[in-house]
Amino acid sequence: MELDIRPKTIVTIERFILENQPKEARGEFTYLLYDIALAAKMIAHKTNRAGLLDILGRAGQVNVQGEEQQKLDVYADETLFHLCDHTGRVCIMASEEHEEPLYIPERYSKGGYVLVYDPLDGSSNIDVNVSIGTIFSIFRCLDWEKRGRLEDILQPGRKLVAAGYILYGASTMMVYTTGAGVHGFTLDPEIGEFLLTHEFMTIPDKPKYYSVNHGYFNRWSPAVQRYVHWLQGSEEDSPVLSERYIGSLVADIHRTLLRGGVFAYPADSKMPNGKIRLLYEAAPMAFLIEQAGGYASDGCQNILDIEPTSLHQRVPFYIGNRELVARAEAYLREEQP
Ligand code: AHM
Ligand code: MG
Repeated sequence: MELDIRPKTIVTIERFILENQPKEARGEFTYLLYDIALAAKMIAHKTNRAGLLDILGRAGQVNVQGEEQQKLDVYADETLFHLCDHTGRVCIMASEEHEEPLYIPERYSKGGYVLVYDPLDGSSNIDVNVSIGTIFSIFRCLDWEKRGRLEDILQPGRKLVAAGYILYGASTMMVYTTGAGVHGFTLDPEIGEFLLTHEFMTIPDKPKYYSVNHGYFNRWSPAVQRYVHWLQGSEEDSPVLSERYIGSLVADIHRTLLRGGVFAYPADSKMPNGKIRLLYEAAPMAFLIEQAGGYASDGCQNILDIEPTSLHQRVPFYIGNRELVARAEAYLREEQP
C-alpha cells in the first residue's frame, strides 16, 4: 500500500491560538501562550539531549560554548522565567522550584496576567529516561493597576483563564485549554513547530486504567484502601480496569485523558495532604480535565473550588472520569466524623 504523504489541513499552534482567541484577547494573552510554546520547544530540545548534555558537561561542567551546564529542572525553570519576565504581559509568576513568588524586575513593565508553573515535573524520572512534563496555568491579575502580589497567585482554580501541560515523551506534546475545549499539539522536531493533532479532546466514557502508587497501600486510611480495592474489582459494581502508574503526573494524566480512568494521589499517614501541589499541579490539571468532561476532587470537594492559602500547599488528588472520582468521594465521606 502506498503511503499518502500529501499534506492535509495543517494548523500550527500559533495559528490555532490566534484564531481561537476572542478578538479582544488578541494581544498580551495570545503572546503569552506563544511564549510558553517557545519555552516548551527549548525545554524539549534539552530534554532530548539529556544524557548527552551530561557527557558534554563533564569537564568542569562547562559545555562547548563555555556556558555552565545546568540541571534540566533549573534550565526549564529559568527558561520559562526569562522568556516571560520582560515582555510586559505578566505581573507576577510562581514556580514550584521557588519558595517565594517571582516578581517582575522593576526595570520591566508589567502585564495583566499571572503565570504559575511547575517547570519540570516528575524529576525522579529524568535520570531514568522516562517521560516528564511541564505544567502551566494563567490567571488574570486582580488589580491591573498594581504590580503583582501574592494574592494574585493565591486564586482558586475556578479563576483560571488557561492551563495546560507539555509532555516530553516519545514525542513532545502541548495540551492546553482556555476554557473552550482541550486541544493537543505534537511537536514536529524537523520543522520546530507544534502542529494540531488532537482537537477538542474528551475523556472516553468507558474508562480503561486506574493509576495509583500501591507502594503506599499500608499508609492509606481504610476508606482509601477500600476505594482502591473497588477499583481493582472487589465489588459487584466495580469497573473493569487495568493499572498503569508512571510517577510523572503529566504522563499519567495524559494517558487518563486519552484512555479514560482515574489517577489518585491520596493522603496517607506520612503525607496528610498527599504530595500533589494545589497551585502548580492539581488546579491546572483539574481545569483541563473538567474541560475534557472529567472531574477532579480532593476527596471532599471539587479541586477548582479550593481557595489556596499558601504557595506550596498540597492536596489529596483524585482526577479522571467523573463517576470514578465521585466514588472516591463517596468512600471518603464514610470515614468523615
Ligand atoms: P515532583 O514535583 O518532585 O516532580 O513530584 C511530583 C511527582 C508527580 O509527577 C507524580 O505524580 C508524583 O510525584 C509521583 O510521586 P511518587 O513517586 O510518590 O509516586
Ligand atoms: Mg511537580
